[in-house]
Amino acid sequence: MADRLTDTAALNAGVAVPGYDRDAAKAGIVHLGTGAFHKAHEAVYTDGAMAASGGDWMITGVSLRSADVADALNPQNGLYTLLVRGPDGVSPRVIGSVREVLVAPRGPEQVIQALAREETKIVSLTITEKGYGLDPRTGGLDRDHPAIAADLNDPRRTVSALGFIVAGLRLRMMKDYAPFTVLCCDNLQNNGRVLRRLVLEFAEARDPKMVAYIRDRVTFPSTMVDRITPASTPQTFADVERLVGRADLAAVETEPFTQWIVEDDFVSGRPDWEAAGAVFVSDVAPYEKMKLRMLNGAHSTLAYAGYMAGHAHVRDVMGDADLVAIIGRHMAAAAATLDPVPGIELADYARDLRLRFANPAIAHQTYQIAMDGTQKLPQRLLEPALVALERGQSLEPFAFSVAAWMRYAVGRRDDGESHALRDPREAEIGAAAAGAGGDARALATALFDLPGLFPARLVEAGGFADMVVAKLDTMLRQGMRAAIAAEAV
Ligand code: CS2
Repeated sequence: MADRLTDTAALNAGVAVPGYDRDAAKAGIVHLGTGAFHKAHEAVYTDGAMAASGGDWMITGVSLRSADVADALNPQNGLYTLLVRGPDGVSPRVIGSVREVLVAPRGPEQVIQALAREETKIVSLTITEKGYGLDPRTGGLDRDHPAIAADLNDPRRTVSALGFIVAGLRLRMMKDYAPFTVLCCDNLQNNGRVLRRLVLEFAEARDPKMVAYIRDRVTFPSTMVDRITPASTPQTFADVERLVGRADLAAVETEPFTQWIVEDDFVSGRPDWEAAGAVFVSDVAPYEKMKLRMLNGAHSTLAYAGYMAGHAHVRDVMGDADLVAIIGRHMAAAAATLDPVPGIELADYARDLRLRFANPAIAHQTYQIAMDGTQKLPQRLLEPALVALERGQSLEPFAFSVAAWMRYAVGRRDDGESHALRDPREAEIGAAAAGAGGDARALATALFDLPGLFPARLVEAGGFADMVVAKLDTMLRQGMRAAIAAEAV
């Protein structure tokens, strides 16, 4: 094995390296959830912003659970390679914006101290949909969420993202420091506003004297984030070692496309992210809806149907003409639920999405996208289905997606291979599926009845439930391939 990437001296020719003095810049951002997506997105914009305009915007990463990222990145002084894989080749770039990664379970106090440092101006998050403690029934705080419940029951030890944010703000308030901006970078609709409500409800329950401070002084801009970033594989590490000339255990790979649309509402300043291509707008909602419904909605659809039909990767799905037709139909149906999006032609957006999905250089697993379905369905598929219902559009595309998720939720493929759902509600889903005994109507009814998941208005109106049952019946009796073929005609 080559020497480890710990500095940028003597790398192979052509490898891009950070264009600023990493040691001179202070950390202005604390990021909760330093995974592959953050490393391929915000950290890259921040690296570009510091190269263009400087500033004290180094990132202190935090892992809320596992130590893997910290153990790979810290011995490399926070440096890692971003491998951009396009249809025409790969290009490596060393990213320098991450200073270090803290592991919350190893030292929760250290995380709170980082949040409370005067120079921390922004706290950003990519903790996935299930990390927030959002109760889909109310849009507010789920006090039974394991990490939230733990923090509310034992204030001496913090485990949840909300708990850390409130604890950090509390120290800042006591020290009379300026607040920080809280920047949600997860695929939730109205992500800033949703997070604001959760933080306020958490503060109310845990530390009511914080409420006015947060309400009056902290901002929560909404953002639309986009970059397809599969989990790193042994191939990622082998390619990076060959191209960079060093071993890099923290390397990530991603596609060429990247997009970040952000509301410009930062209380304590921000990096010059537009120098790196971010777009600042006053209202992110139209872009968020477009991305969640057209990209993520199509992704979830192709992940469930594709995985169950034996396609391991998104690019394999894009080689299946029937599924391509279904994806095209889905994107058109999702687009029809949207109001005009400033500056974007939705048909062009859909065409570009299909090209991105088909990128032959990216091995994005359908099984990776399939995880956490209960956390993803609402904003990706059920919200737009409700709009389609209101607008009198066909519900068939959405019914197919839901049926495919239900078929996936059985946990066994047509070839008899079984899989874990990897969903926080896996136990409830398993009980519902077991009780249904392979009958489509019984299964669909049990899953429709999961508390807080499916809007009653959708299940009760417009024949939606019957459509789902009919499609699920074909999937269960004739197999996913036959159901796909029937749908694509
Ligand atoms: C995917 C997203 O895993 C998933 O659920 O749909 O991670 C998707 O790749 C990103 O949102 C693209 O920006």
